Amino acid sequence: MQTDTICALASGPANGAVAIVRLSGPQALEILNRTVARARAWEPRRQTFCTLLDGAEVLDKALVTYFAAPHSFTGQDVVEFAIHGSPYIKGRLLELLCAYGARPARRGEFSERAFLNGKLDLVEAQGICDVIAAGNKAAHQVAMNQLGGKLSARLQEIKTHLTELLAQIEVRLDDVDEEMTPLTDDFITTRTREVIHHLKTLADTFCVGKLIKDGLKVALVGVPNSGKSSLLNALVGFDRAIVTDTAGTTRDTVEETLDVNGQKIILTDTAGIREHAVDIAEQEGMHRSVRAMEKADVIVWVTDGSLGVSEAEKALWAQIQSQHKRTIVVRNKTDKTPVLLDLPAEVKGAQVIDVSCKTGQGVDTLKAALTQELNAAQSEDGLLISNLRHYEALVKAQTELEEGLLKLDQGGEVIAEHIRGALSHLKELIGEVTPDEILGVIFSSFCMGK
Ligand SMILES: Nc1nc2c(ncn2[C@@H]2O[C@H](COP(=O)(O)OP(=O)(O)OP(=O)(O)O)[C@@H](O)[C@H]2O)c(=O)[nH]1
Ligand SMILES: [Mg+2]
Repeated sequence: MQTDTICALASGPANGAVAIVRLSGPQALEILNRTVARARAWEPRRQTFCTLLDGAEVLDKALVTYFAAPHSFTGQDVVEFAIHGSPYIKGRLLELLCAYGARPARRGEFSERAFLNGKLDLVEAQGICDVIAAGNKAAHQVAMNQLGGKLSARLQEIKTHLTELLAQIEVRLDDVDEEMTPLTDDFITTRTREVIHHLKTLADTFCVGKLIKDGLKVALVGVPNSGKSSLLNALVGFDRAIVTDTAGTTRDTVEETLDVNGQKIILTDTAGIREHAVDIAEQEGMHRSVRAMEKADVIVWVTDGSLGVSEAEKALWAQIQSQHKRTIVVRNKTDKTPVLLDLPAEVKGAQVIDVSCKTGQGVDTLKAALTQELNAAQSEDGLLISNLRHYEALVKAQTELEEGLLKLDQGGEVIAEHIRGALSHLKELIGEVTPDEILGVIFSSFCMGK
């Protein structure tokens, strides 16, 4: 129902010097004129300093900007009020706008209108949420590529290749007099494989794209006293976790976020794992250590390099390996000489980094190693997908084409049908033919005022 005029707070709910209230819809201008002391002809895209009134009462002095349809975010008439950021003024202004005929916007309703009015495609619209949520450089870049249309442009390119191929096949299906040279199976296979390759290349970026968006989860595990908590502190640069020389100091998991060259890393320090816990709390702590390992993207096995490998460490290493995850071995306490730790035979081949939490040696090397795969993926062309819906649509399109190729001997109509299937997944992804229920789900996951 785009005939309603909607309003919402577009800035955060907390107190601030300035807050933005947004109004969009056919009545926006009329409502604006009722809130200001003097109704006027508003020049679009020009900020005007005015007094907002509720009857005779002065509500605020505000900067007001009017955007005339279709040259606005939503494509409708839009008014943005830059008011003083007190919760009281925000609440009063929203009440006033509603009293004059607007209604509170639903989650994502401004973006939904922008999408329905052709201002953004669905991929770009979803990029808005990611841009707002991005807390570091890498996630910001992925989100900006999405919002800025780079990902959409790539998807359109793939769609065009597929549409052209379909047209070539369909025109021959209609060619009853067989005047046209038929397409060879080789030609169709090559062209379809090219599209499959593009789809797969993009789909394959999902793992890293998601890691960049959500952060790389790293679990620091090891036997008691190996220096896990000291390593957490060395990595984050402050005394986050308690460190003592008593084995079994850490009971609960301790989580801290770290930014390494614009990449988000979520570190989890865990309770040392040993055969016998001294009490129930330590027992539960050890269960949590295992859960942290299971949830992690990367496991860092912290060992005390000045000691030999114990049986308990060998058992732990086997447990780590059963997780089948990227693992980095940290040989800690290198300031103590000599380094005695003789790694178990199976560790040979794993990445081993010598560290001293006491002197800081090796800590930067470990940071670089942690972000290695994220950096490598980014250096390609920076285009990554980080959204499950996008990933699934790409995989479905790819599967359709693979199935079509398997049935190539069944004639043009069969492969054409599969190409149409693949195209419909791409169109749904971009938002060209997306069912209303799916749109509803997508936009309701947006935050208020967006
Ligand atoms: N010399 C030296 N001592 C270290 C180093 N790292 C940690 N230690 C000491 O080792 C002891 C144990 O350190 P923690 O960080 O508490 O070890 P942990 O692995 O967290 O131990 P639990 O929480 O009991 O599992 C403390 O006395 C630290 O000061 C290091 O690089 N060099
Ligand atoms: Mg500890």
